[in-house]
Amino acid sequence: MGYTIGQKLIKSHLTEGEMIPGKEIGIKIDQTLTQDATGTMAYLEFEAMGIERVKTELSVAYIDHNTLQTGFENADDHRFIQSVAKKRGLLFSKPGNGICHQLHLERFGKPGKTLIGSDSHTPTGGGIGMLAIGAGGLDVAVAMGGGTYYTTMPKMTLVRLSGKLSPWVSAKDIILEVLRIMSVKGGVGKIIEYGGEGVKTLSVPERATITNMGAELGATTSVFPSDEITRAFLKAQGREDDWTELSSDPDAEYDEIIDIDLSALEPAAAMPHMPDRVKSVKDIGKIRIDQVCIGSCTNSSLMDMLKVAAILKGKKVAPNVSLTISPGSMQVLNMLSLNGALSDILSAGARLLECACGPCIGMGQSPNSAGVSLRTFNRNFEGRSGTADAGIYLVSPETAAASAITGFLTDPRELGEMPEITMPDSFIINDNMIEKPINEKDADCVEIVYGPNIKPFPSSTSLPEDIEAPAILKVGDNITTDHIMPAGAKILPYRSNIPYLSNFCFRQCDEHFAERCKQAGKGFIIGGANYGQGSSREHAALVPLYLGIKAVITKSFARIHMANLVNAGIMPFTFADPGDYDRIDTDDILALEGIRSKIENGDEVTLKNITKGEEYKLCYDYSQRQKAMILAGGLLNYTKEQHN
Ligand code: MIC
Ligand code: SF4
Repeated sequence: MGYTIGQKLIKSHLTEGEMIPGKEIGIKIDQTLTQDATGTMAYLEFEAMGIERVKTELSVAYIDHNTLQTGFENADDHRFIQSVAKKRGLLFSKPGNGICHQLHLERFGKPGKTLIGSDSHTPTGGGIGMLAIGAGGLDVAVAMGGGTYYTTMPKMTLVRLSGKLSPWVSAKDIILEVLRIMSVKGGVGKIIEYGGEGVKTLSVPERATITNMGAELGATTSVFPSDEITRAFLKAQGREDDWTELSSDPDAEYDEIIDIDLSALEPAAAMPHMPDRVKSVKDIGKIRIDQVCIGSCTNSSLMDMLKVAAILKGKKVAPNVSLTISPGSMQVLNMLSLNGALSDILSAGARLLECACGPCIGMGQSPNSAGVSLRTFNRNFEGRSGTADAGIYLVSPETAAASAITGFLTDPRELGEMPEITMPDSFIINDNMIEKPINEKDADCVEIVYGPNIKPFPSSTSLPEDIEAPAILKVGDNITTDHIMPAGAKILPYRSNIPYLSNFCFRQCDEHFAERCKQAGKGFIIGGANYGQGSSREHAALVPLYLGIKAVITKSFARIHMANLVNAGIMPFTFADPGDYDRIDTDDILALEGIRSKIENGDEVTLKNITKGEEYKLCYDYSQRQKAMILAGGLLNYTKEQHN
């Protein structure tokens, strides 16, 4: 039997386990990336491991999330990361240089290589045929130290593309269609591979838009073949030598095949507040809008920006609309300015923002009260924009630019003929904002700079035999890490200060969550399906750990969050009978008796509801390694035990 692209990439990096879907595998990691919002914690963890230099082929520390610097916190954290990078052998991308995923694709990604990043949109690299996976900071720290990355062997899904996109329809509309078909939990435990004749019609930035937003499917990753189009992209980036061909075998077998005819697609939008609430723009109708934001790691490439500039050229942004543009990288901005496209954007009345995540993570540009905002981003979770009652629609750059002109959600096809854009044969290469590390022999001279914002991360104790605690919070389906640990301009600067962050945990679901946890001293969380979807932020596990959460019991979990819970030493369980979810109420006193021995021996676990006098069967499917981590109280304790 032949192999899929995903299987080939795994096979060539497999260090442990068998490639049987659902079983734990260990893979060797060639490259890592971090961004600053998860990076401070990841580097604190790396430092705690006591490793002198990174052992990967390439590790890059990007600064792109926390760039507002409204107080000393962010700047201090940037200095900390910069000093670690210099001493430990990483490249450091300065704030303003651009968004990690866009930059990594442009400058460092290589077909055939593995990449893990402390950001859920790391699969952007799948656009050039990498096995690129989002992970928690601790997993990235371990990989930087040369350690194996463990995950569950995914199933393989083929999205077979035929035909060609019609004018005004773009890559964003393809991934929105995949989301409409599969939903935000449809990709869990799967690699989504793109194939079929339609692949040849898509450039690398378009492919990267699709693999980027595959994160919203909950997929392990998404991947495209590496072909002549990939080669041309790398050549234009002055990196043709980094190219290798990669395709699936003709007799490769997939667990699932989804057919999409590109010619049948129309401009689409994801409606508030989930990326899979997808409808055609035509069917949603002409709603009045207040804001349009173009950028984010999904749609900020030069190609996207050139299209936007061509649509805006000679036009004016509607009076009721605030249009913001955040180019994905300094390279994109530089090229836009050199060829005059930037002037077309500015003349139309756009507000130019820094090359960074910006409004995507609520760092500024929160919409007005009950405002309607169209964004080319990947997530429209409630409250993520910073305005609780705003309605965020996710759209393509074409739909965004057309709507900015009319002031209403607009099907761009109404603008008539689509303007042509020409992509350059080569990009401006200027790595001035990337700092190299110091030589290993001089590394002792570099001091790691810890600012006052950096507080120690919470420690966990080994698993006790019995746990009795209240169901401190009960939540529904599709709870995101933005619910668990919100981000945004007011909170994001405190990513290295868990005690402070804890005050904001679950605020959107229960204003008094943190206080109640502190009063109870310990607790359980009861969740619905796809609990913890979205970001890779391990803070969504570390903060509950700090607040005394012992176990999270749900109908199902999102992949990265579940791994982060185990890393933190919090037990994830699912209900054997999902109907038992309905039997538990907030504040019920629950007990896990003899839990340590049961986990150790792999015995059945039951949850006692002392308040109601009932018992529920729970499921867990921990690997040997995960069991050991849970018993030790998390990955750091486990690693320490191993070394003693
Ligand atoms: C996001 O898009 O939610 C983030 C912010 O990039 C996160 C990482 C974080 O929380 O720092 C992600 O996607 O992993
Ligand atoms: Fe940044 Fe938004 Fe991309 Fe997350 S999704 S990496 S916040 S641009």
